Amino acid sequence: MNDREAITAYIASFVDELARNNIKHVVVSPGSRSTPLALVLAEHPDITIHLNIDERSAAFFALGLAKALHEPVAMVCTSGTATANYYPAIIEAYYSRVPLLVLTADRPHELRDVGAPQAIDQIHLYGKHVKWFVEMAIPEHTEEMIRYARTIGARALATAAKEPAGPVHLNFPLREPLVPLMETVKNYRINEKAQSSAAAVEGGELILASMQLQAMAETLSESKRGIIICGELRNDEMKTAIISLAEKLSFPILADPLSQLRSGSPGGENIIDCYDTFLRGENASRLFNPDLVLRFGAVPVSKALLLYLKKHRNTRHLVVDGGAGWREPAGLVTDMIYSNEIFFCNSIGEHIEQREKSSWLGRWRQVNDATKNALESIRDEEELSEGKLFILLQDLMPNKSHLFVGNSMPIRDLDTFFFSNNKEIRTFANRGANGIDGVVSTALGVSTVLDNTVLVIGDLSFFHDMNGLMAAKLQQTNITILLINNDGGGIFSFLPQASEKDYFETLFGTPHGLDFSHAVALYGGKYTKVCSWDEFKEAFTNSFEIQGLKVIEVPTARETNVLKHRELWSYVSQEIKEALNE
Ligand code: TPP
Repeated sequence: MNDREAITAYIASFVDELARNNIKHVVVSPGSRSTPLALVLAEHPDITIHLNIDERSAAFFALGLAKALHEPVAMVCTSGTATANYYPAIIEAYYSRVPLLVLTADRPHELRDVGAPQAIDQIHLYGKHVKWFVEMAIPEHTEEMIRYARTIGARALATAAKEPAGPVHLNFPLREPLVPLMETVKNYRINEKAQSSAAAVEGGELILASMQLQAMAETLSESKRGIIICGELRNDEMKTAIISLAEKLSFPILADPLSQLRSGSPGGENIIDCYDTFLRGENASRLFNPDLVLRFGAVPVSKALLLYLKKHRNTRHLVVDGGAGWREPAGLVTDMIYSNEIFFCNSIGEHIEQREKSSWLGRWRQVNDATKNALESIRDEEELSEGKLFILLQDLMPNKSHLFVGNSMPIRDLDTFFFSNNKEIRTFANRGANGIDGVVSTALGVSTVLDNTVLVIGDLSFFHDMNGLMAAKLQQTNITILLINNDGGGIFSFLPQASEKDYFETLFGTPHGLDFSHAVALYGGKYTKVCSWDEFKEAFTNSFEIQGLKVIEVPTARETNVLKHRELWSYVSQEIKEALNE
């Protein structure tokens, strides 16, 4: 049998199966060994190819696409160290439960471990950070092997998407000749979706038996001072179900900035968005002594919340996880509930009587409002500051926009200063492994498929992924990047290391003195450095009228930043005391 025909039939059938299972986007990095995959993917009418040269950025870019679309995205690279460059994004996807299909080309078996060029050990390369690894068979054109290629494609996507979603790795040993017979590729497409090609995979959600639901409903009904905590949630339906349960029970919802509950949500009365500030107060744990905690979604960003929960370690603590994992680092859970979250809320809701608005919720509201008023005082600050930026973003972000925030201080300032609002603003961050790597690329992945995307990022994180800016040029993406430049790692000034004055700047502060305008110019972007809030407002508002990459640098000072945060927190705690007449 002709080798080119075998590789064509096998790869084309595999790719067609991906398309039949709704893979719409593939991020391809250039290389020779991956030629058959790249060419056949590019040829498929239902698949869009995104070229990204640097594999580290490519994988984060794919992660951004998958996060934005809530669907699996594939990536393809050649053999050798290219594959290792995918690793950080795969780790992030694994921990943040984002479905990715990782397709790596490899040397065939006779060229492994014999000094052949660009050959490394790619078997189980990503260890436990993928949900499934398959060393694919060498391409053959037989009925069995075509079915095999299709079945692995369908199964890989079902595995990636099944909760908890995550990455799957398929390694393709490919022999030369690598160029497929392009004129025959379409012969291997099955045009009618109904026609069977490989087994379709049907999966259900986790649900509880009615006895279990009844017991849970009783527990919740008995609680007088319950709180609901929402970390990053998977979808909008979850949001609605959680809000209606909270309304029935008259429980506050402590809404993490990634829960999507702070924007455009109808749960106004129950949403508590300033807890990260007021739970720092010494009287907080006495004022708010819960008798039950009900948690949904990923672990929240707020450390103050975590410490508050630890003070109530004897409280009944329920964690609902439709992905059947163990997202509970505090060691407080008393009931880990493996159930689809929407099913849980709706079914429990049916067993629960609607309550009157409780004084317990009223107290949370009162302190939340007092805190917000006090935090709003930051608006009076004239100098550029990191906190005020997020308060202004609520005013300035367009409706139906997307806000990606970097790790380190941006996600924390988002938590503190980005309050509930009526706009539809979807928030994103890479909180699986909290890396400062790949943030630019992930945000660019989001901005490629979602309009009005804004990235807020620190200077070290921006530096870490400057290569990622290439995607903005290649994909002609529109994005506004707010680069908070405090010349180093601002977060470390908040940590105990800051008192080690002799080494602090060298080891933690790490000032670099870079002029980022050159980096932006390299990729053909528009760079603006602002010196006042008026300039900032003008540059930010105008940026939505300009196509392509826009970087607005907001210079701030690390030392002043930490002082201002602390001054504000102490002012807020005074204001709360006054509001409570204490
Ligand atoms: N390397 C990676 C890949 N991820 C990390 N989280 C770290 C190192 C440790 N780290 C956490 S925050 C931080 C570092 C190095 C500093 C980030 O500085 P910047 O992006 O400028 O944000 P800022 O702290 O100023 O808000």
